[in-house]
Amino acid sequence: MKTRITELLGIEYPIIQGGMAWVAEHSLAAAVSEAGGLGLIGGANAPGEVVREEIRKVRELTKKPFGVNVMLMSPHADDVARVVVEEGIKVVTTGAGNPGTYMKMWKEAGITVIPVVASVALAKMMERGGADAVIAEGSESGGHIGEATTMTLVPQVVDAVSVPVIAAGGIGDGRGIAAAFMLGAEAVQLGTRFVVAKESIVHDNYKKRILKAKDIDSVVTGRSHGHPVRGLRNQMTREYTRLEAEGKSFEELEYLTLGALRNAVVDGDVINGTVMAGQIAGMITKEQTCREMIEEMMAQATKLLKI
Ligand code: TUI
Repeated sequence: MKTRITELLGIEYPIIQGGMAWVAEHSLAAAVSEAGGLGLIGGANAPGEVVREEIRKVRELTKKPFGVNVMLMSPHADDVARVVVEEGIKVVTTGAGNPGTYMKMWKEAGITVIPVVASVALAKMMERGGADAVIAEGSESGGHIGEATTMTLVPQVVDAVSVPVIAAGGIGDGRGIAAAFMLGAEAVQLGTRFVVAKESIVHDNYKKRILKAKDIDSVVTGRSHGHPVRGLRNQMTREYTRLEAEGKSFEELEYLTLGALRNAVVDGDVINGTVMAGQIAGMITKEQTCREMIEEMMAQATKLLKI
């Protein structure tokens, strides 16, 4: 399937892997790229040198295109932004902020820049600033989210910009891909489904929690502080929600979440850790290789779209 995104990125299928914190490391990114999608290293809160090592490890595993996601709320964002240039990275996606300050440096380095946007206003601003495409991410997504849903955000962003739009949030199979294309998207970005991939290094407890999740098992915490984060309901989210309702400050709640994602992903503490996942977790029921996932989804999507 050819779109402006597959052409721009030099990939076989219009599928991009989300730059998930602690999850999007070299084995997952290389597996997605090897399978014909675009794998991403998630910079998350990691120092620049850790991201550099991850980039080099991907290069040992694949010659195919891959990218790096720069998480703009990270204290190391400046370092990671510089490392991607030094390492000759071709594609950068950004999340959780406005990448304006890095745009000139990245464009001068010949990098294809694709910011995640959660609103039409930011999409337009990014296009004006030189973005090559945008990822319109709806609030069905796991992790840090915006307000608008994928169904409403994608067509509005498609109407507002001329650069190609990638849809994200709530997409987990070929039906979701076909639906996103109907809304005008030219590629999709998937996170939650790739978390349970065979090549994904997340703890088995985390994968099992996603595989057994039901449709309404995710909750959003942190809305009252302007830092909404979606994850699967557990002891931690219950405690967070209770303290949030009591009016505890963001700083007071931070101690609950600090390191909590790492505890869930690396140590498998899915009771007191943060199990970030999107609303589509309820539909994800099997662990497969990235290749199996991508080929199954593309077969389903092309059949539905009658391509
Ligand atoms: O970034 C994400 N998802 C993430 S980042 C992350 S790490 C983290 N963990 C805990 C708290 C905070 C971060 C976990 N998941 N997705 C991309 C995304 N970007 N979603 C929404 C946005 C976004 C929202 C508002 C981008 C820009 C924006 O406004 C920028 C501005 O300054 O106007």
